[in-house]
Amino acid sequence: MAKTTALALEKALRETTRDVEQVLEKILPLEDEHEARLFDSMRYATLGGGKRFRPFLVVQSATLFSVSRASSLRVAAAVELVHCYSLVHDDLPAMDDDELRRGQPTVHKQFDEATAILAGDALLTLAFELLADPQTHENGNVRAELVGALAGAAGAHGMVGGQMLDLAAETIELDVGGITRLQRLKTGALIAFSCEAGAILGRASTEPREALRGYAHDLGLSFQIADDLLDVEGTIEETGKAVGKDAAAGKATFVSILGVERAREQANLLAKQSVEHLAIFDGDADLLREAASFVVDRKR
Ligand code: GRG
Repeated sequence: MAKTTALALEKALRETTRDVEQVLEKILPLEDEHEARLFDSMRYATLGGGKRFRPFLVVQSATLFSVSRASSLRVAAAVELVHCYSLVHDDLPAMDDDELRRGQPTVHKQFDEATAILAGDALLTLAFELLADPQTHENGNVRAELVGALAGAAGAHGMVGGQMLDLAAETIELDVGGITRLQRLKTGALIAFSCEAGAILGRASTEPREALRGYAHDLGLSFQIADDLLDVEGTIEETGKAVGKDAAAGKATFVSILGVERAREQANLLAKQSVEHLAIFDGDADLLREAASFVVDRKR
């Protein structure tokens, strides 16, 4: 892909980060009450870095249907809240037991375990409050569809179900099919919602929705394989989190099953395939096309 497109992607990611953080800054509570510790932990978990890749997908998919930026940024903020909650809970001692996230102490290390659990709970519920607010979209059916779709992506048949499979993967042996299913739920479901959100906001017809679904499916798996590769090849400085954890836990990943080279080939193939789903869109989808290269080349 041309260098200008890669630069345009960097610029768009920076702009999405700036704009979505403005929305998050506004909606995250900041009061000097007895709950101040909870509010501080929610802000710490949400405003401290991250690529904001899911918000970028929401904003770009919404662009395809001429949705207002204000609406798409609110949905983007909701997805990021759910993502941040999942990271806070994933880092807890009962789950991955991590001390570093986005280059900083994890929420339970900075605060304490009970506060981290509550911060995650409050971020999750705030996401739905945000989607249900008429400022997000004037049409109540659209808001209800967004709420239903995000709940589906985040819940037992989505991310939480994937996390359960991930815990099980420490004791049962999964083959490539099993890992694919696990990751499609754990990482893929929220990425899929992010890509579909623009179509929901824009009340798009079936064909573009299916195209975005196909794109998200391949992109999500490619993103996850790249994540597995970073766990093997990345550094703590680049990724801002501990590396080598999957191998230490004896956890099956795409890399442990396929090996580094084949896993990289697979990530590249899926990224290329994801772009093919976008053939029905014009140049407005160029940043989504470029995002496929970003996903496999990223260092964090
Ligand atoms: C606890 C319900 C629950 C779910 C946790 C998302 C998740 C499920 C766990 C995160 C652990 C992990 C390493 C998942 C693999 C891919 C992934 C989601 C990486 C983190 O997302 P990035 O790379 O992170 O977008 P930033 O910090 O850039 O937002």
